[in-house]
Amino acid sequence: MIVPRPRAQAPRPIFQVVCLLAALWLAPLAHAQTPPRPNIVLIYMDDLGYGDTSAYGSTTIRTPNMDRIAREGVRFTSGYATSATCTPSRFSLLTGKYAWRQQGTGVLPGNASLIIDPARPTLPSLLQKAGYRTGIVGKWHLGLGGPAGPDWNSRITPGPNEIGFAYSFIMAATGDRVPTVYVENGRVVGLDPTDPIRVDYEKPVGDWPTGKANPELLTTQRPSHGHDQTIVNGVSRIGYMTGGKAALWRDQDMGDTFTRKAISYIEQHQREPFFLFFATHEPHVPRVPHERFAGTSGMGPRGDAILQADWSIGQVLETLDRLKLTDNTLVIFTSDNGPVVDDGYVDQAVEKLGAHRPAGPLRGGKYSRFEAGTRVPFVVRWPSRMKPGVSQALVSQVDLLASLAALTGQAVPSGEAPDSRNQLAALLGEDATGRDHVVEHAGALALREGRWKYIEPTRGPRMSVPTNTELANDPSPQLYDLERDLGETTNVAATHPEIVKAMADRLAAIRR
Ligand code: NG6
Ligand code: CA
Repeated sequence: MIVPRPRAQAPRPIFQVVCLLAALWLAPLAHAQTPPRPNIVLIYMDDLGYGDTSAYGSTTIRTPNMDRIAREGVRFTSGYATSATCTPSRFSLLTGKYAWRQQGTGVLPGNASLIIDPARPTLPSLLQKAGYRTGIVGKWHLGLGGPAGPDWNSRITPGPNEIGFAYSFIMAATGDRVPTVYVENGRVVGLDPTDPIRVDYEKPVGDWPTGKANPELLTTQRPSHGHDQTIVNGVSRIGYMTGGKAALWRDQDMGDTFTRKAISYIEQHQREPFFLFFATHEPHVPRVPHERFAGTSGMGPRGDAILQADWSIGQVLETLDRLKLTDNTLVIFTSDNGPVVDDGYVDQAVEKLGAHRPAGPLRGGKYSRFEAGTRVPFVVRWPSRMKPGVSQALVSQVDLLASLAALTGQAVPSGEAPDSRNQLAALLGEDATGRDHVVEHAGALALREGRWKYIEPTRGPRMSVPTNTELANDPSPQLYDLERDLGETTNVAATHPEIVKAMADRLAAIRR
């Protein structure tokens, strides 16, 4: 016979003590399950090459602040941007989707419409969901406004604020494209409403002089190729503009302006987890560093611009130190594409290069499918969590979305961010392998898989003559053994047809 137990019985004191001890014992576990929320500062350089820092072994330039991040963090020798130009690399970084999957993601004019759909998850929107304050300071170059493009004279939307950045202080496109004004949270900074801005990339607007018609007015820098339209601040640009006189930037002050904004952003949000996308302009053209940096590198404005960026980065690192945020801030330092020396202005970059090798040991550069197009400096620092070192893991900027989502406990909706993988362990220096492959993009595609690099056959010029860059276009397939031949000097496709076939098939599958 079963004796029913009395239903509610007052717990015995011993039972209470056991429960209390269990709760105390389990408490740290429950705590461990809430994701860590380090601040995240993504420092994104524009056109900085694999060989442009002493952190990566250059002896011809000294970049102590970039070196500091590398010394205190993990320096990746196989870190990649997705593409060899700006817009597609930034698109992939923010959306987790290779830009070549979407039409219209090439280098954009300064009056292009926004190319990221505000309805889809992005790196900043996922971090926002995780409770982060998100901000961007610096270069945007992903278009602004709806299908009609931006209206510079009212609130410009959609833009960074609509795809996940709660705060934005940007230049719309590049330093060499009009309009040459800053945009803060969708408003042109310092715009006088009685002097509206008009921009056109097809035909002249207004009566401002152009580099083509008035070369005598190019008092700051003149073009070597292209860049002969509206003159602002003694530099002719791509595109025509008029109006907005009070809002025009002075190129020499851009580094200081972005640095100041980055510092005040960190100061304002020091008590909450924040994400700062600090997208510097340097060393993109026009290279017009502040007067105090002019002449400091001995390499002309390109080297001076790199030193100016190094200073900016130093200011950001010091701000983290001063606010005692260094230990729990994840700093990622990388570049949107590889280096170019003459990118369209007469700035002595070629003449004063000397022994400096912007691409280090790599072949090609910006615009190229050789390694220097997309293999870039890539360093991650998080003192309270990571052991410093050097990693050969294959890592790509396209993975930052899924990896940082994983770090902060966010799920990426399935089908979104199709190319982004959680590579957190590699990025934190805990997994020495990383990806098994990465796609490299400059017009056409290439595939790196372990030691092998396959460049799909393409017609098209072998050289970009004005920039003096080898593009890697060839009507025959190319295969390089990067372990033996990092400089891609010897095409071994003919002796390894089976590897060529397997990699071509794999690339076709990835493309689908
Ligand atoms: C090119 C520009 C180059 C640079 C590049 C974009 C000319 C002749 N060249 O068309 O100067 O602006 O576009 O660079 O106009 S990126 O880093 O933003 O992709
Ligand atoms: Ca760039």
